[in-house]
Amino acid sequence: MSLPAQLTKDTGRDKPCPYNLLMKRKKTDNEKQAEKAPLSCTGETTLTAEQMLELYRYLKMTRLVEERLVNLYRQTKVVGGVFRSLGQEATAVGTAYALDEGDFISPLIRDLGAVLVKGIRPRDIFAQYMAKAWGPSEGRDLNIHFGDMKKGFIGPISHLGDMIPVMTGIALGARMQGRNLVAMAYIGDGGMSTGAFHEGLNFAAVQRLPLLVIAEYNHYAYSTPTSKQTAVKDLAEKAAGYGIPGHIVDGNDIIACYEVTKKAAEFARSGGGAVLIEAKTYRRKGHAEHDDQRYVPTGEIEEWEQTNDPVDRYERFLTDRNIATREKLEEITADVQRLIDEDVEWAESSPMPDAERAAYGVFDNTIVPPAFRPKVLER
Ligand SMILES: Cc1ncc(C[n+]2csc(CCOP(=O)(O)OP(=O)(O)O)c2C)c(N)n1
Ligand SMILES: [Mg+2]
Repeated sequence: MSLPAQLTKDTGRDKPCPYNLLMKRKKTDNEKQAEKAPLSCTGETTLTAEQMLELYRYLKMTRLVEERLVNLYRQTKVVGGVFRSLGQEATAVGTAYALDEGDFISPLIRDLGAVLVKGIRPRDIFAQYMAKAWGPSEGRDLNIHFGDMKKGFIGPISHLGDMIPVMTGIALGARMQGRNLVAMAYIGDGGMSTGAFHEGLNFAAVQRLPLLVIAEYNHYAYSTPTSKQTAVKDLAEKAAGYGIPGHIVDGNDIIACYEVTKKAAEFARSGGGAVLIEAKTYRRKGHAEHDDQRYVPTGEIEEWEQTNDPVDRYERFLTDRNIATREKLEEITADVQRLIDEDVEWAESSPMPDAERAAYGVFDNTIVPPAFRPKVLER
């Protein structure tokens, strides 16, 4: 099937996107029938059984790490807020799993799953959320605001949209160094309305840079519903404005998220340029733990929870297709739980940072010596 006209017409592209996975189209009678059955995942996959179980491990790890963070938050051990991806974990995990080891990502607060796929251990997440000295930013920043260049994970900054030009720069820098890597940036439906998003994506599109943008349509930005945020129905429509392919994927189907990203990465890596992927999903918790979601219509959260939970869907997929037994999934879950218990204990045993250390590692200390308050007071 070819791309809808509005995404291909008059873009001047000499290399049209060769795939069109899961783009919206009319449903067949069989599909309508299938829709009445409880939701599962797409069977069209190149993943091996072993990879599918690894994917399950990351999906479960994401949910359980966040659940533990909420416990720690209620015990007042967390500094700042806890931002959950409950109900949308499949998007971050499935898309990140599709990349190669040398590729780069920049996650947002709801993309813990992608950070774990990139090889960050839960203990780093716990220590970071508790602002401990052994955490990756040694207490200087919170939640997933840290990076790891070796693991291909660029730490996000708070300013929404600004990671798009940064990731465009990563892709450009890699090209100049002769490295063939893909840069993948996550963005929310709210963050897409910023100027930085436009400038960054436009530049990547013009330069045909291998930038993948995962647009998470999770229905809200703080308390603002997406319909009050943008006039388009689907965020993928915006791709037309940049002359790049746009795709819509079911963000709660982890296999579909993996497959669409895998194909987009191949396209980007082989010179096709930037791709926009919109993942349709739902934020079941508020912006952060403090948010009581009073602005959400009655029954909406329950509906998503009961009929479209990404973990339930994937478990159904794995057991219905005999890829794993219930016991096997419980075994994986118990193993993840053990790791989390061990990692929380480690993070809790970390001291808080020394006040003086806060002045280090902010600027390059070989050029800018760290300033200390006592010294300032001496003057
Ligand atoms: C430029 C900018 N404006 C406002 C904020 C404050 N802010 C932080 S998160 C957020 C909502 C983001 O919504 P969305 O982009 O849909 O992502 P989601 O939280 O749904 O994952 C806002 C307004 C910010 N960080 N940066
Ligand atoms: Mg949102």
